[in-house]
Amino acid sequence: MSITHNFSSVTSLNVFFEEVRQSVEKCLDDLIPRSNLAPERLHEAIRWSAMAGGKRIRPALLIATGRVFGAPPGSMIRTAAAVEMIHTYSLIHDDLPAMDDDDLRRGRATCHKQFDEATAILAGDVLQTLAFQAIAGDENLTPATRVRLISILAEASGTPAGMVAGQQLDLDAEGHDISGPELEQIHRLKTGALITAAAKAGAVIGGASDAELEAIEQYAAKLGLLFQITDDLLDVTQETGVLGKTAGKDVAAEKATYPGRYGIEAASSKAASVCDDARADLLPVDRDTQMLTAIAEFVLHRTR
Ligand code: GRG
Repeated sequence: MSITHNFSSVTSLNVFFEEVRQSVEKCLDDLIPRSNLAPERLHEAIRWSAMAGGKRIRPALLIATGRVFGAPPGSMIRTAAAVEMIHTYSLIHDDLPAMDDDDLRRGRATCHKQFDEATAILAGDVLQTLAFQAIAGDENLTPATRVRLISILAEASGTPAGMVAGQQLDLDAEGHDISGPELEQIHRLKTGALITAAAKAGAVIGGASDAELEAIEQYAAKLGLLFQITDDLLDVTQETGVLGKTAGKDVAAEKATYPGRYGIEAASSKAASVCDDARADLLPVDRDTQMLTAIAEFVLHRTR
């Protein structure tokens, strides 16, 4: 299914999310090798994690941002799927015994539990390379745009300014009393970098100006921080069954979190003010940014 209509005719964010979900899952299904192709176990494991649901918020953000700048839907879908593949790889690796050692993800057994550790490591590895391959082979984009998108995604995924760097800092902080700025830096890298890359990629595909790109980056960095604060809050306030992953893990693992450091009330206030800041960052963009504002509100109030 392709997303064909304009935002202006979309009355509900949920309708938009559902459309993104369907088109991204169709694209993932096309890009990931079939499970009856050798090595079958590896392909089954990739599909187990990638096709397990998930909110698909990063693809939605990418497509919503691209729409702000008039990007045609067909030019965004592979990059949106690529971001989701990087995200899924990070979840598979994060759940491994050497990291968070989790049994439940997206409402089902984690990849290493369902298969085995080695297969889960390889499934994550392959999702990462498939992501870059998906963009490299996207004939709806010019070669220059493909290279730019690959570079944005690589920088956001790796180190020193990306997700893997954030993961390392997070692991290093376990059991330590870190400062507020250190906590924010972990969140900005571990969670914010990929979310920012998603929005930036949409803006680049839509041909945003440098000034617009700067504003979108500011907005998305706040959105990423907001996403992690609400994730921290949900970990202590929501049930495992609703989250589809083990609740209460952060406390058990002595993770550095906002509620852990400031308490639930102060963390909730911080989330609301970061959401306001994200909305304000959109003011210099002289386009219809309603959907991006709605996404920030959605992240603030999300329940899973
Ligand atoms: C192992 C390289 C590597 C990185 C790990 C993603 C991550 C970095 C760690 C997972 C733990 C965690 C709480 C990360 C923060 C990002 C986050 C909130 C991930 C969960 O994203 P959702 O809620 O998940 O979008 P779904 O399943 O809905 O896609």
